Amino acid sequence: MTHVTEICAILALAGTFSTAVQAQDAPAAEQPPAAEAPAPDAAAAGAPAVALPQSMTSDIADIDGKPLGKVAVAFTSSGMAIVDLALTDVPPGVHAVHFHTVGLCEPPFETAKGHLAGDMDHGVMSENGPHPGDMPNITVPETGALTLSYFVPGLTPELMMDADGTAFIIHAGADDYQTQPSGDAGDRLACAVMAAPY
Ligand SMILES: [Cu+2]
Ligand SMILES: [Zn+2]
Repeated sequence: MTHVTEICAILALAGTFSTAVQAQDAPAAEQPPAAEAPAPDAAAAGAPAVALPQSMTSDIADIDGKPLGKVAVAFTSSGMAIVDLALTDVPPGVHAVHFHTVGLCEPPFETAKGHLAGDMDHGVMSENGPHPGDMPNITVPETGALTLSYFVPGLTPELMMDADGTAFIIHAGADDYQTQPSGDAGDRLACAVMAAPY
């Protein structure tokens, strides 16, 4: 019994101690800079009233509605976005992939309009390029399956969540990284709505 009592006493002390530590931490953990910072930034950027996401994921489908995998975007504190592709059943070969400026995927996907462009020109080989929606070509093997990640500069949640939304597109051909306005990449094979228009 004595032993049990001792344990209870120790636990009680431990509980008191951690409560005291939390109480002391609370004033030190005040974060006026963090609480104030986002509001002016968001206002200056003309951001939508909705909270901006830290990541977004969408299903990719071809013009017949067949699922071809997933695309995910994560926004990092460095300002670079991480784009993850997990593709299945994509026709083998070299394909351009881009983010397009309208979040509408009605076959043959011309509804997605041009590239998510900001005020830049198309392609890494252009003096005023690339678009925030530009990414390197993918090379799909005979299996049709491909998993890869890109770091993409300039691709922000503000751009992707603007009023007309954003779509992800896989093209039939390769991007030449230079031809305006979209790299001469050919037809649109597949599409994913990253953010719908609002
Ligand atoms: Cu495209
Ligand atoms: Zn482009």
